[in-house]
Amino acid sequence: MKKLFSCILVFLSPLVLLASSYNIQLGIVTTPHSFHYMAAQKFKDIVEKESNRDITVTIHHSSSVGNETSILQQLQMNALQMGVITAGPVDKIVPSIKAIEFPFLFDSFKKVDTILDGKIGQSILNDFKSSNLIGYHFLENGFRNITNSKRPIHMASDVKGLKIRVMNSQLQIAIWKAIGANPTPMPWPIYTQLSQHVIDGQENPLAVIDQYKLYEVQKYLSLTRHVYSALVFVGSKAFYDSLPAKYQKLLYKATKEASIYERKLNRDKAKYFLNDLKKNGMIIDEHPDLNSFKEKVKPLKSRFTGVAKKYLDEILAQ
Ligand code: EAX
Repeated sequence: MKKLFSCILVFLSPLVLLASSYNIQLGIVTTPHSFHYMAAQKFKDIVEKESNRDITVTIHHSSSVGNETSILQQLQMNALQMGVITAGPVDKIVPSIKAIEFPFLFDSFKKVDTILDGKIGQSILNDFKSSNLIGYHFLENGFRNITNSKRPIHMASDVKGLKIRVMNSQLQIAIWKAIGANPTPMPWPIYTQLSQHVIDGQENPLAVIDQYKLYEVQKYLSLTRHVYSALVFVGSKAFYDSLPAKYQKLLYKATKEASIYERKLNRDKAKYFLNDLKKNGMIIDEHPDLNSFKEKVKPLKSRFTGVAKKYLDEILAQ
């Protein structure tokens, strides 16, 4: 009997080793070519290596588990455990994040990193906890630029009446209304809607415009850099609370390292994306009249209230 028991134990132990104690289901809306995915993959590599696969990570890409608003809701219910989410759609659940989405707020990556990795950024990430979420770390989508299929956009008045797809975000809708567009909130991806002219244009960082081949369906690009678009490693608070302290620390360490890695990747390739868009025939206005856009969006500041206003005032004072 004893012999039989020890045989079963020998047989079972490798299987037990293979079985991880924790599995993280991670959701993103973009494809494996995207920086969102590269950041998720880096996070997965670090967590699985440093936990000896006691934690495993499954990445669900290309909106396979829903759009960013749905991923956030699933994180709140611990139906998913992690996501790499664009800051825009987060503002419905964590309103204070609007402070870093204000138009023309940042004019350099140095300023971005100082704010997002400093006291204000940390405070915004802490605000996720009151919505059953953990805001682990900011990473980078990039400065957003407008594209459209109708006409060149040099100044704000050129946007008048264009149907511009925006993220599912109250602030982004307000920005494009103020500029004079007809903003249409729509979850990502949007290639088909652009190709069918359901919408005239959209706005995204150069990396996204290029990685999704939007040059095939958008003729004009203006380098407005009108909003700095952060991404966030967001997690389920219930899942985080269920982890031993060593693994809680590991998730923060892995999201920080993956974020720093992704920001560098994104910034190192910026020139490549602009050249590729030119090569693929986009008509690019590299020096649009930014003051005409700034004039239109300046009044939006008076609509900020509460903590978002507090953080925005602090950023503007720096
Ligand atoms: O890259 O929905 C959006 O426009 C976001 O930028 C998303 O990250 C897609």
